[in-house]
Amino acid sequence: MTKPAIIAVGKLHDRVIERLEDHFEMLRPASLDDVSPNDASRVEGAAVSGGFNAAAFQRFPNLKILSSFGVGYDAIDVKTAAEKGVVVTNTPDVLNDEVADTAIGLLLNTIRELPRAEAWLRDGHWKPGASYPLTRFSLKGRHVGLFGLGRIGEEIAARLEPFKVKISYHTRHRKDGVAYDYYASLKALAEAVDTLIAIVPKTEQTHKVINAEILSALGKDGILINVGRGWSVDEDALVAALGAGQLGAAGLDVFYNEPEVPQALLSMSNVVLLPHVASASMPTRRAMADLVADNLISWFKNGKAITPVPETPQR
Ligand code: A2R
Repeated sequence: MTKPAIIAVGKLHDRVIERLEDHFEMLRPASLDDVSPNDASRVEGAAVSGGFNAAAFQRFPNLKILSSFGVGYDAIDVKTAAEKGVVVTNTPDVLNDEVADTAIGLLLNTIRELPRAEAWLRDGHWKPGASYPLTRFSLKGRHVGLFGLGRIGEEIAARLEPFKVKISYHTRHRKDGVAYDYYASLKALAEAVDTLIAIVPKTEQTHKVINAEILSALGKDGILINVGRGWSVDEDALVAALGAGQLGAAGLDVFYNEPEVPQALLSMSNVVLLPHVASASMPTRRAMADLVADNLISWFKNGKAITPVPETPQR
């Protein structure tokens, strides 16, 4: 029996290919332009890291399922996929713990300046009589607002509880069974809290919503942490607020136009900047790779994807 043809697109984890090779004929072109029309018409599935736009969907008339690496799937044109009846899957849940752990690490690093303190030590400043300056901020007694309380947001909140901080949240819909205070708007949340952790997806509604008004509501001792998408933050407003002392500090794992990081942020001492590493451990990336493969294997074997996104067909 001939094996279904799957196209591998983008810089995929080796494990994805390793797993899929046993079940499918794998096409691994350097670019989609390298795929002949004949090959393209044979392709029934895609394993994708990165984007897949409307034009890409048009190239593969018999594509039935696209398995995307990562929980955010904003770079996949799900509207076109839905119109063409293509199932799109992502990799939720398997990265919740890693991203939540990173969020807490980033929060502590930002508040207690741990990366700067280590750099100070490595630079040879720790001498008899010389101590790293006391940090301006402490996590103790803070009121933390979660912008987003989904799969990852809930794990971040659970990790915050032992720190004895007050926790509140804003989402579009109040969550049943959640004891944290709910705020119906981001503005109201920002006014109430002094620390904001953003973990929302990239959508039309979340574009630059963390703007000058929100940052000013957080206040001069306010802290912003972003582990969702850089898209949600107005970076010019953030630079201005940090520079003018209207916001205390920021910890960012994601940026508006990655891998570009605004020069102004690089030169600031009250920010901690990470290169989008929240889920980037070997075990977690391997689990994500397995889920990319398992979605395709399950769909072709049982006619059912494991983690289809809500916008496209569920099987
Ligand atoms: O709004 P709701 O009730 O659907 O709650 C979701 C919230 N959210 C928003 N909150 C306020 N305004 C919005 N426009 C808005 N859009 C979405 O974000 C929910 O609480 C949360 C998303 O949760 P999940 O879909 O479970 O995503 P997960 O796995 O926590 O990942 C979040 C994002 C990914 O999409 C990647 O972009 C990034 O983290 O790694």
